[in-house]
Amino acid sequence: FSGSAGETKGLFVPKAEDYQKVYNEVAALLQEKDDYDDGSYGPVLVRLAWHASGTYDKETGTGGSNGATMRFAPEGDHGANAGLVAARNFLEPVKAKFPWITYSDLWILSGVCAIQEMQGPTIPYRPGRQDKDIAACTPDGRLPDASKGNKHLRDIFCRMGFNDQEIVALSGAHALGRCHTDRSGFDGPWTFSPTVVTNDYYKLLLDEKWSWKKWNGPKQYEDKSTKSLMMLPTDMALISDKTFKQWVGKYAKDNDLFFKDFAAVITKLFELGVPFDETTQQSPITFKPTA
Ligand code: ZEM
Repeated sequence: FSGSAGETKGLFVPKAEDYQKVYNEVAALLQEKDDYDDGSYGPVLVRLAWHASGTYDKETGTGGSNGATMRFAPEGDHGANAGLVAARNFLEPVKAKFPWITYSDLWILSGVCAIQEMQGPTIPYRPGRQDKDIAACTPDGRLPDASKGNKHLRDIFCRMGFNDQEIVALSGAHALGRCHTDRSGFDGPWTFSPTVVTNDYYKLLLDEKWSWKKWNGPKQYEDKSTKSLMMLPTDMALISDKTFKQWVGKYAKDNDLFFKDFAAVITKLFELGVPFDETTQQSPITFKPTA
């Protein structure tokens, strides 16, 4: 046989320390490749993990992070996934170094790593995802459309099994990263610190004055004072809807509450549709941050 180290006849059973090694490798690459975008691949790794998970449909049990079907053309080419090839390519050397990990576990582990390395909360991680083939690709249209409003947000996120509070907590991820005209068509970051996990997204939503950006691109908002930040129509829906807005207010005031709720809801997101072997009572791994 020709297994690489650790893959002897497929009998290698990785332990927590092996997953920590993968974590450390992703963290090292994040440090090393700091000339990307705002200085980090972290945000786009979080987006990859979210788009792998956010296809979940609770009625049919299809989609979700178990499968990594975005590797294949129909799903990889969905408009919502434009640009995520940068994140997938970033992870190829990690997959080559640790061939025993599935793509589906690696993508989620990397999302966890990115959040922790960007000073976010600790996210408990459970491995066990299996890669599926092209037949498991989800239909286009399962991920949210940024041009829409509160009803659309509830439709999409209720299909995954989330409530209003969870929708608002998840949206705090937009403290990270930016929009790219060559990907979604939108432009700009949501916050002044797009490579650090903070509750600034909520603060800015409430504290800034937002008006329509005058440009030829898709409809988006800009802040009146600096015109350097942006909000999507779906972001603004979180303050035009009374129920959503109450949660925006709580998270704007209390970063600890945001960290606690964000960790819980992102763990739920990352585990949607993953058939963990409940009989083994597998306890989640807590990765040690390197930063
Ligand atoms: Zn996003 N997101 N997202 N999001 N997102 C973008 C970027 C990022 C929506 C959306 O349309 C967009 C969640 C929810 C929602 C991240 C994480 C999470 C972009 C810009 C758009 C258009 C893409 C581009 O041009 O590169 C909509 C409508 C959402 C509904 C609420 C949730 C939930 C997330 C994680 C938990 C992140 C980290 C980015 C930044 C990516 C980057 O490359 O910088």
